[in-house]
Amino acid sequence: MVNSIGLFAFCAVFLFLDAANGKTHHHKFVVKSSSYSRLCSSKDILTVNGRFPGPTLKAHRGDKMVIEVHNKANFNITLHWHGVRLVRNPWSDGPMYITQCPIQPGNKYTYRIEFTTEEGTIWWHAHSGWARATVHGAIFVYPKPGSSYPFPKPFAEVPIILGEWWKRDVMEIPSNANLTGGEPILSDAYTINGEPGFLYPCSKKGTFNMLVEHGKTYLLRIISAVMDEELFFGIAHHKLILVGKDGAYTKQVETSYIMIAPGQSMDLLLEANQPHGLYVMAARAYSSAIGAGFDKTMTSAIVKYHGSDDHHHQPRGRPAFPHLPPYNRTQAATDFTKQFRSLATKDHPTKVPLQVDTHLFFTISVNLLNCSNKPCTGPFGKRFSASVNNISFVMPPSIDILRAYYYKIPGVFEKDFPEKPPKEFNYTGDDLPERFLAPSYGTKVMLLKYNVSVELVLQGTNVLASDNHPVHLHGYSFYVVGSGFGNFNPKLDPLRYNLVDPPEESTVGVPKNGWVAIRFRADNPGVWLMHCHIERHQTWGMSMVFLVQNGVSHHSRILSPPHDLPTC
Ligand SMILES: *[C@@H]1O[C@H](CO)[C@@H](O)[C@H](O)[C@H]1NC(C)=O
Ligand SMILES: *[C@@H]1O[C@H](CO)[C@@H](O)[C@H](O)[C@H]1NC(C)=O
Ligand SMILES: *[C@@H]1O[C@H](CO)[C@@H](O)[C@H](O)[C@H]1NC(C)=O
Ligand SMILES: *[C@@H]1O[C@H](CO)[C@@H](O)[C@H](O)[C@H]1NC(C)=O
Ligand SMILES: *[C@@H]1O[C@H](CO)[C@@H](O)[C@H](O)[C@H]1NC(C)=O
Ligand SMILES: *[C@@H]1O[C@H](CO)[C@@H](O)[C@H](O)[C@H]1NC(C)=O
Ligand SMILES: *[C@@H]1O[C@H](CO)[C@@H](O)[C@H](O)[C@H]1NC(C)=O
Ligand SMILES: [Cu+2]
Repeated sequence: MVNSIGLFAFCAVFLFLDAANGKTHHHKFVVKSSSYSRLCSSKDILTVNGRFPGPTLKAHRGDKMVIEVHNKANFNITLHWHGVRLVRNPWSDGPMYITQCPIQPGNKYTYRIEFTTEEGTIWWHAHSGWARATVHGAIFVYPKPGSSYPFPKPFAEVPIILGEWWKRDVMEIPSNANLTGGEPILSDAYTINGEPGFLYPCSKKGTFNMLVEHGKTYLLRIISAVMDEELFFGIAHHKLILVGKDGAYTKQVETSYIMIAPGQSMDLLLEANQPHGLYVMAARAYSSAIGAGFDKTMTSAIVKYHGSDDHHHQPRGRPAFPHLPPYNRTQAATDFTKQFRSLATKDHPTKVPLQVDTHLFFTISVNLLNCSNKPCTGPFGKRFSASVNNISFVMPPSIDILRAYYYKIPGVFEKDFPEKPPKEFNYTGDDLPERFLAPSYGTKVMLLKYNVSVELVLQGTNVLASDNHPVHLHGYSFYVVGSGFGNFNPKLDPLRYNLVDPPEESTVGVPKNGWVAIRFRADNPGVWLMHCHIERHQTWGMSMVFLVQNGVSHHSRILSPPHDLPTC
């Protein structure tokens, strides 16, 4: 009797959820080569539908999207829906050789995504080679119909996509760098909505202009599609109010600049409350690694008040520039990021796990390898590498991990990714022994039982050089319960965790020579990549994979593979 009542209640909930389901949006994405002219020269880049940045997708929370991707380019391609949880559906997640074989030239594949808990700004990008440099775009997820933003409705919403531009062919960068073992070549410009801005040669005409009306408030949906650098960003004479990050709302933070890492997105309110005129919006690097080269240029755009008399693309005289912190000011980066808090309200509750079933401790390091024959061009004549728990991730060469798991194909990956690094040492020490430099290799996954609560401490190291690493987890968002500089102290640091209103994120910056602690419940079965979103670090192996096992009920198992799943 009790059972049947329980079952009846269960079904009723399901019918109700079904009735509340949103719209399904259909999109066609054609990936192809298109000619673009920047910095005084033209070249072919990969685009979606001929556009750079690519199309903006818009939906309400609860909606679904069906995106048919046609590959009309000469490269293998996959697309990733960054910040979308893809509940039970790793088949649509995208990372090449992790959850799918690439869509080969001439072929197509249909991604099916659903916005369940995401709300705010997220994005999509290629997840194959370095194609994401130009193959990316914004996703706006509005509140469910009938509900509203947890802040006054803005007058207008503006995507601000930060990017990075190379005069050379981006698709050749990783293989060229791998030939020498040294740093991938530096970019020639950063971009705002695809445009370098008036400080670069031949770029004045294209400079992005944002026209504003005095007295109105705008929602800037900022995305960092940059490949290799964190950026400071600001607008002259204007305050910005952070209201969201990575597709989750935050408590309001008023600031004069932001620090945004590759992979992150932020929702910022901009009040057009200054005297009529032109104001520069600008971004440049925050680069914390000592000795690493970086692109020191500045990208800019113009905020122009409606009715200002200057109708030219370029401001006359010297317009006001924002005051951005110096390139190496780690304190400025931390001062901003440490302010993030989730809303923790009735409408937007915080569901941080209070009990932890599984404690994980991962070191993330930049490493060096000996070169076999001729010297490499990395430090000390060695080759760059990178690792998580001292294991440099090796991509399976010809089949994806998800398919190997689903069809029980042996020999593709190992299930023994360790819960902690092989040895304990002073991770952030100044003079670490040379024998620590070389990592080991493997295609190892960490198994997680369905629905366990996980605490993961990500510990930056000083093995070759310390740096800020933006770590992105696929298939989940997580709560950032603590962070600090130096080595994580398992006795003292947890006492200072924020378990009340920790921010909910999907790409978290692990501070230079510091640590972050994140918590999540492993309630999304599948194969989920976690990696540094600085492209060169990922290329060097700063990745690992979680394999979250199925639960017992039908609704806690991964879906069956779609019929059009690409094969290798
Ligand atoms: C990079 O070069 C190393 C050493 O020559 C080689 O073993 C490895 O397969 C190369 N990796 C890629 C992705 O080309
Ligand atoms: C940043 O760079 C400046 C100039 O090169 C240097 O004087 C300063 O010590 C550096 N600060 C940090 C925190 O590394
Ligand atoms: C790498 O080269 C160094 C110096 O030549 C040598 O001492 C070390 O044993 C080598 N390491 C490996 C793993 O081969
Ligand atoms: C680790 O190294 C740092 C920097 O050299 C030093 O300040 C700290 O005292 C060391 N910690 C331990 C536990 O040795
Ligand atoms: C990483 O693994 C390699 C190979 O086993 C070893 O030589 C090295 O000392 C390890 N490094 C650390 C920091 O554990
Ligand atoms: C997952 O675990 C939580 C906490 O124990 C529990 O409340 C929830 O019902 C579980 N979910 C499933 C689907 O088993
Ligand atoms: C494209 O992917 C297929 C299937 O994995 C592979 O055989 C082929 O070598 C790839 N092509 C390139 C240029 O990487
Ligand atoms: Cu990194």
